[in-house]
Amino acid sequence: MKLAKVLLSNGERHVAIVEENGVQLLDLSQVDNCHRLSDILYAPDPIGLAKFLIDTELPPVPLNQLEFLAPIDHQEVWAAGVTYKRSQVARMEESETAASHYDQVYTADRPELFFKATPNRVCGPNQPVRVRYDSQWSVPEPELALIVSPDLRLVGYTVGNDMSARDIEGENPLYLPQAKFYKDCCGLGPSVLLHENPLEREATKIILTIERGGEEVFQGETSVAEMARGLEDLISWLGKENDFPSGAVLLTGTGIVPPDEFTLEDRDIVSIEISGIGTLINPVVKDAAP
Ligand code: DO4
Ligand code: MG
Repeated sequence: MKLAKVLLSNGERHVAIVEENGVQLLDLSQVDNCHRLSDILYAPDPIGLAKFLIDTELPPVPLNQLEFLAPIDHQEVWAAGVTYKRSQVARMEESETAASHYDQVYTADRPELFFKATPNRVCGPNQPVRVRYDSQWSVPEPELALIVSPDLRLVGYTVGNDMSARDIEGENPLYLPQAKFYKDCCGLGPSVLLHENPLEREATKIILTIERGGEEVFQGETSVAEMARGLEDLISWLGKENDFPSGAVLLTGTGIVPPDEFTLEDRDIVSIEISGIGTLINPVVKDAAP
C-alpha cells in the first residue's frame, strides 16, 4: 500500500491511499490522536488503520485533479554517504586531500551519517530543487529514502534527492554541511510505500534522468543491491545516542554520480525512478549571484 499527502484543486490538503488511477481520501478525525500522515505510518498496523480511515462519503479523486506534496510532517531528514562504490570513487576524485577519508568510511563499521534537511527545506514533486548560486559544480543524488518511526522501525520507503554541491564539498570536507544543507536542498516523494516485506534489493532499480531544454543530458542506473550496507544497520547507527520524537527520514546514499564534467543548470528537470516505489520529478532552480 502507498500513502501520500495530496493537495486538491479546491485547496484542501488530505492524507490518501494511492491507487492505480487516483487516490482514496482518508478521514483522520475518525481516530483520536491521528492528525497527520506520520501518525498512520507509525501505527502498529498502518494498513489496517488506513483502510479503516477511508472516507466513504468521498469518491476516489483522479490523479489529474490533485498534486502530491512531500510526504513529510515534522521529521528531521538525515542522510548516509559513501554507501555505494560509485560514490566512494567520485568523492575520492573530488578531493585529493580528503580521498583517504572517503576510502576508509566505505569499509568502516561506522557509516557516514549527516543531517540533511528540516521539513521546510524539503521539496515535493514538481517543486524546484535548488543549486546554490555559489556552486559551479552541483548534482542531484538519487537515493532510496527510509521512513523511520520514533522507536526506530523501518515503516516505509520513498524517493529522495540529496542535492549536492560537489565543488564546495571537494574544496574541504569541513564544508560538507554547506554543500548539502541549504534551502530547497532535498526532494522527497511522491508517496510512501509501506514496509510490508523486506525490499527485493536486486529488483529495486534506481534510475536518474536529467533533461535540459527537452533533451536528455544524463541517464544512469543502479540497484539497491549495489549498496554496501544494510538498511536496518544504517537505522541502528542513526539511532545511537539520538532521539527522534517525530521520527526521521533517512536517505541511504547515492550509487549514481554523473561524469565530472556535468553540472546541473537552472531549469534542468531531474527525474528519479525507484522501481516499486515511485518517480520523483523536480525542476532545478539556480539564482544569479546577488
Ligand atoms: O561524503 C559525502 C556525501 C556522500 C553522499 O551524500 C552519498 O554518498 O550519497
Ligand atoms: Mg548523498
